Amino acid sequence: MTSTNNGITDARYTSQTTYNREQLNTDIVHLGFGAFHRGHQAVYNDLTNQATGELWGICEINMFGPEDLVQDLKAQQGMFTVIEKSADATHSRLVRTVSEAIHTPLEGIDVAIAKMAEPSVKIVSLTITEKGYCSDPQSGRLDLNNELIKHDLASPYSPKSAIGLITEALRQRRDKGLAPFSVLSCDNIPENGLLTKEAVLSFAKSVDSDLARWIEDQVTFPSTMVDRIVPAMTPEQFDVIEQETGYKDPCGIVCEDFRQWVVEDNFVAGRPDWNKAGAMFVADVLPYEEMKLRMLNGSHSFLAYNGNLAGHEFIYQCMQDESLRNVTLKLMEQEQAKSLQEGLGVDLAEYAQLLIKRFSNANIKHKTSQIAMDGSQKLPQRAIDPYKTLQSRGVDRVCLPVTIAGWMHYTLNQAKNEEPIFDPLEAIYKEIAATDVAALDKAKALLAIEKIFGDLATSNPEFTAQVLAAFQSIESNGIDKVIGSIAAN
Ligand code: NAI
Ligand code: CS2
Repeated sequence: MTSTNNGITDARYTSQTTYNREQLNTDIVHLGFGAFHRGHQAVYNDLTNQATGELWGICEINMFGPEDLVQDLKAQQGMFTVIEKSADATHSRLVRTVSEAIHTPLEGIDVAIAKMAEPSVKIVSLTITEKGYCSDPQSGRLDLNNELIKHDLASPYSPKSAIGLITEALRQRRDKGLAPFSVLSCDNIPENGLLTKEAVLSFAKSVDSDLARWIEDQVTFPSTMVDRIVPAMTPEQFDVIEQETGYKDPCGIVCEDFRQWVVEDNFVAGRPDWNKAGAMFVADVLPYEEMKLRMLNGSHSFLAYNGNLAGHEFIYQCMQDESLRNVTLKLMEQEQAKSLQEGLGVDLAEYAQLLIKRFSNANIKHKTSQIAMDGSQKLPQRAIDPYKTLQSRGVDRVCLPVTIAGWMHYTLNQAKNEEPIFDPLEAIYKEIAATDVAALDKAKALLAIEKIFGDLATSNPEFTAQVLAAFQSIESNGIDKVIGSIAAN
């Protein structure tokens, strides 16, 4: 990359790697150069390059979002700032592992396909948000009615979805006689590797059944558990970067100091030794994924909706509200933890305390409204699945129904106030909210959305009754009283 911006090289960092960037090639293509990837995989990769001396370069590809970000990244020769903040300490890093970057709306999808079909590429990783997989959140199957997928099925050589792009790149590799790459999902989805595999295979089967067979035989889709709280950037957070480094890096991010990465060790063309930077390679990620998705993300969604209803802008403010903090801990210990597989070897009470501590970090300005986005994509794995497991185990559920009821109130309020909901099902929610019926009937209509709840509205009267009772209770008593009464019991 050519340099036109020296700000990044003049900035001051607590630490930065020193390997020779001129030797970086593109070994990894990453789809989704968002906040999270910058604070997570890019950091692991940069530290691993330093530790091992084996350099793995990353080509960043964005298929959506602002073009300035990728332009700015190129101007900085692929380098960017990561500020890590605990409650009382700050560490600034310069991340140096990016070899190139592509913004497909500007440069065209062919440039991305060609890059992914280069012989040096061994891994295609993804942080494209839950909805980027174009799959039904309830069944996990590729949604053939998704607008991007419909487009790609009609024009598979010029795809618009990540699933279509991966499939087309693999087709070109096969046709050129090249080795396959591994596809590494780093999104918050249970069995994210399996879900990605099913989506790619299902798409490939519809366009070229020989290709689908080749992918099934040749390509691996390792699952991962990813963890680091990396909020969306705000003007105030860019000021933080400037205060720390002297340079307001437009590609920089501010995140917590904690990070964790558990990766299924199943790569077809090799992989960096990310364990040298603290990652764990395991044979089966599922128990870790479930633990994190239910205890951390499940609590996040509980707080996103109910904390927001209680007037809290940020997660750390929810933790300063004693009742909300106590109920969050109850949700973790008495419900989510009891829904997990046994024998994980993790002390879940300690894990819960660590999560409360992380959520309380007032240096991390994580908006409840950010976590509230894409509820349709998150509720199944964070609240509905654990509810069903607890029900089958005969364990009481109090906080999980409130999570779902809180989502209903939040969603209906946003629609009533003509505020955006940021969810692929936004149009459906708005239609429901606009109907001239009682609030409880709107809640029932939300529960009947099969993409989120499957057939629970008709098949599981206990679930329906509990969620609707929680909805009514918030409606009649207000969120503070509902939370206060759970905390007191
Ligand atoms: P972000 O909004 O900063 O970035 C989202 C990225 O996804 C952008 O690069 C965008 O171009 C891409 N994208 C969006 N829709 C897409 C689509 N349909 N197809 C292809 N690409 C698409 O969000 P952020 O913070 O980077 O989070 C992304 C995902 O990473 C989350 O949804 C979650 O699954 C995972 N994650 C995020 C964490 C966080 O604290 N931010 C922590 C752990 C996981
Ligand atoms: C959050 C996650 O936005 C959300 O839905 O729950 O992004 C959360 O911050 C991360 O998973 C933490 O690792």
